[in-house]
Amino acid sequence: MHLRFCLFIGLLLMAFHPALSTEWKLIWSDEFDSGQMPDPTKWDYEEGFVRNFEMQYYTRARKENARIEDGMLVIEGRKEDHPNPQFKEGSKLWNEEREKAHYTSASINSRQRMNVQYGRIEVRARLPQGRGVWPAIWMLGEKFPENPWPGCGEIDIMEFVGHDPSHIHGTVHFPKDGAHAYNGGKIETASPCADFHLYSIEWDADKIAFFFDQICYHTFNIDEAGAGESNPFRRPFYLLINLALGGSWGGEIDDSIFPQKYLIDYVRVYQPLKASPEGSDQAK
Ligand SMILES: [Ca+2]
Repeated sequence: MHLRFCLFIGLLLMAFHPALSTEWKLIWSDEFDSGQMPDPTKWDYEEGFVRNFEMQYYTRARKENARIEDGMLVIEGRKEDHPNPQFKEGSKLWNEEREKAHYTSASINSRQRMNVQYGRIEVRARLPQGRGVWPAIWMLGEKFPENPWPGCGEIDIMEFVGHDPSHIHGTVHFPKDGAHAYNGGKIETASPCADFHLYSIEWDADKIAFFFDQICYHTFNIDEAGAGESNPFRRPFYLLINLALGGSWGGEIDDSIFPQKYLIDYVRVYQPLKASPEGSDQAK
């Protein structure tokens, strides 16, 4: 009787928590527990004004914006002036028209260091808060920028904007019929800025499932982005972690909130214990 009850509970758990039905093998991680700066064998940086009309200047290997502290990666958004080497007198382009940036932050990525196709990617983090912050954990197809967006595909494991502090968003972007298409979901949460939470996806050849802690709040059917192997979500991706300020979704910035710290406890990448997909080039 007891065994049958356990089996029943087990089947229920498998039905409602697909995460528990797969055995995972850790293939790459960063616990951020040594050194003072992000490990250059694992992480590269974006620099300058990069995208989305955002107001921060991303700095490279500058401890004020990215450092290891107490077992955490700290990405710090700061209100301070920084010269803009992209400045061109008379330019009307958003990334060239300013001689100085008025905010600094950091965006690290695993490009040409860790690419993964399929698996479970999880990040434990505490988010910054206040109007204007836009922290993210996301992925781009490994051939970006040679294969431009959205053709390369984008998987947003976590996005949060300070002006909507009770939601966490998970989204994919891809090309469809020659245009940009996206598919996403969100979950209502309490205090993602006060506590650490686990942000993750589980990704295979059929679907990408988005989790907040262990709750699956959205699933994307990969065939929606095209049948067969030319689908961007059937190719390797690399990881990015950044704190944007303002811009097209971050919106207006409240200058009284700074400095703001985005704390990342760890990044762990798993693949199923059996069957590593061909073409995957992780854990180099
Ligand atoms: Ca840690």
